[in-house]
Amino acid sequence: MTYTGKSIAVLGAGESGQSAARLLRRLGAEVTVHDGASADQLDAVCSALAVDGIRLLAGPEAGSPGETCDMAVLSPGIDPAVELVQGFVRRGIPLLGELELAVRECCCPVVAITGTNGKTTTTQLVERMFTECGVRTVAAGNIGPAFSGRVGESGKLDVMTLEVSSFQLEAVETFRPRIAVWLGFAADHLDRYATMEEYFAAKLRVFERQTEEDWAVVNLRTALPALKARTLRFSAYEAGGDFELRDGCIHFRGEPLLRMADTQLRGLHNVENLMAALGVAAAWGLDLGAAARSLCDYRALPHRCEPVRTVDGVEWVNDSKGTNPDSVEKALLSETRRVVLIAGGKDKGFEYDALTDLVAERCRAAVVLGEMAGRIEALWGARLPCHNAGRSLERAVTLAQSSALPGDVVLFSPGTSSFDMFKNYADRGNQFRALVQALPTLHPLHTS
Ligand code: UMA
Repeated sequence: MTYTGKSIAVLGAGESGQSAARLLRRLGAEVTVHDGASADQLDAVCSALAVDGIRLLAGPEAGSPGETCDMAVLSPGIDPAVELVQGFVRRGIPLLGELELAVRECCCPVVAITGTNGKTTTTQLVERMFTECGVRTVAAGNIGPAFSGRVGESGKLDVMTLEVSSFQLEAVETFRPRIAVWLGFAADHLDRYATMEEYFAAKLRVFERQTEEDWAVVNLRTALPALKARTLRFSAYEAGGDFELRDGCIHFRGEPLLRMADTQLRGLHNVENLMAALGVAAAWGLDLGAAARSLCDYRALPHRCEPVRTVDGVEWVNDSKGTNPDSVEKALLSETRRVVLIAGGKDKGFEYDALTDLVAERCRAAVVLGEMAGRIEALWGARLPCHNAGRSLERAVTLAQSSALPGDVVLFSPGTSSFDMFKNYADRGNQFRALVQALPTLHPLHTS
């Protein structure tokens, strides 16, 4: 498609919108960015875009498409149902998702990694594995930077490693990844989707245009419809896939490939992330031994079951990135010690019932926090000691310290998003880490 001389609106002035606007400008379009936030909030963005000849309409002004608007590009975090988007829909202006815009400019094949949890870790594993095996790639998409921001480099790459979210997949048309990775599926984003089926359907679009020439690397435990692509299956929990876990070692079709003890990652969820990366290696035709070796030194990012400190013989672990109940389950299953769990945050409509038995079995106590605190307390309170910290993370930390015994672990795995009390999960995790670092030692003999 040619954009020269076209008048294009970009909806959203975040990372995706700014990258899409700059890409379109380079391709010769007249670009206006529309964003519902106030002009004051967007002052710095407005100045930066102006340098590239891009106009920004903020606040109430953002809702109206210009008279000559030919097309609009949608940022993934903007729900298509909101008025900002509907103003364009009513005028009959064609809408393109940011991912779709970028994929149409991409000159190399794409590996697309999706799933409710584990996307960022797996994307980093794949990027590292390709690079160390001499395959030229960069990681982009939901991991940041946006695909639009890196697609200009695609002519010099062998493959683009993309983390893709359901929001991005909602608006694809021609997207056909050479390899699509499906890490797993669990409840999430119920503030955007009316039902789990709707969320599942959006994610499934990653396979929509694949053919028998492509590959799908999929979690054995998700019941997927028939796929056209050649398929490799993995599971850390069940036998029967191409990748299996036996005696702490990842096996590929019966042959030992990677011992977990030789990696820096722990937990069955990370076994599956490694299997998925190795599935990409097998699909691409890499030497599997070299691929496995390249993954050994990878360390998990902050806020993902991150050990913070041991105080009085109690280890404190920051899993602030645990933003849905499935991630709490995986963090608990990775623990062999008794747990004091700190959970709760924004009420996104999650039900925690399915976690109750596991929490009661593994936890000495729970400390509940934020908008969901009362609801979780009502559910878990009858099964184990449950302390309500209201809207104070500091109080949650104090309550957890007084509940834990030497040898326990305090696991901060909220199981929902952070926006009721924090800027984002990273802000929440950073505040938790700072509070733990500042904790007084109550029994100095136990501290390490
Ligand atoms: N906005 C409106 N109206 C609205 C909603 C938002 O004007 O109704 C404006 C906001 O004022 C803001 C802009 O839209 O200025 C934000 O756009 P966005 O929410 O699409 O966010 P970006 O900064 O463009 O970041 C997006 C992804 N965010 C989401 O999908 C929510 C980033 O993933 C991604 O890294 C980035 O594009 C580059 O690809 C983040 C994320 O939380 C990490 N993703 C979700 C997740 O992982 O669970 C899907």
